[in-house]
Amino acid sequence: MIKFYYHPSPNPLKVALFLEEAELPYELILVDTRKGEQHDPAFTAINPNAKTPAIVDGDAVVFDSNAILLYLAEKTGKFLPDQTDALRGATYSWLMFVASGIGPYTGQYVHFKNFAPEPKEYAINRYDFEAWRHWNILDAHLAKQRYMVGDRYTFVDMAVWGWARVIPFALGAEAWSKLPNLKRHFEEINARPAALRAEALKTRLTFKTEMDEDARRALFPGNARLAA
Ligand SMILES: N[C@@H](CCC(=O)N[C@@H](CS)C(=O)NCC(=O)O)C(=O)O
Repeated sequence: MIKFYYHPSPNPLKVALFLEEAELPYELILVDTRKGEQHDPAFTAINPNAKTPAIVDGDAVVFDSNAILLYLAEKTGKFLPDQTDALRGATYSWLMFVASGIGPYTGQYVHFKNFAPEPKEYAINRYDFEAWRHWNILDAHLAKQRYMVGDRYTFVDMAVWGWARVIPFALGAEAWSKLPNLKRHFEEINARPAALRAEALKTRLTFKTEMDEDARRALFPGNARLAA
């Protein structure tokens, strides 16, 4: 059975959605990142990057959410686009766009807005601009087609959903009104039974919610250099 190393946050949720959509049996293993469990040697042996999600599937160890989606889609043959050159090209392009643009810029924007010490005007301006630039590109793409790749729901749509869930928190309460095509895409996926099951996973577990000093030390280890 697949071991799924999980925390209720955007990148693990993409994988939860795939596992639920494909009805793959899996063991849910909480990595409580606010308690620093991502740094435990037993976990970094699985993901040297010390972040969730990761999976262990027999002798396959896979980390990084978008790599896991690609692995699971290829392994099961489910939620893949048709295997034409044109659609494979689009799949890799949009998957990497989400992996290298949507996730990192949105994540850094959230970080600088909510957690970074002053002065932070320069960083906030940069990440606000870049996060919105990336989401606007997705919105324009989804104005032209219902799904990210081809004409059906694929694992690339799941990659987008993981971060789209947190748009009001990340970009502000009014953000959805500026991203109407993405909103339509999000609402369609979010209403799927598998998405509801993926969201509900957190109710099965108890995890730390306080962002106290210990949590900051675990999540932002580089800050120790500022205090030194
Ligand atoms: N590129 C990685 C990023 C993973 C990531 O940032 N995971 C977050 C949760 S969304 C995490 O585990 N954070 C804990 C930490 O940074 O210590 C992926 O897509 O899986």
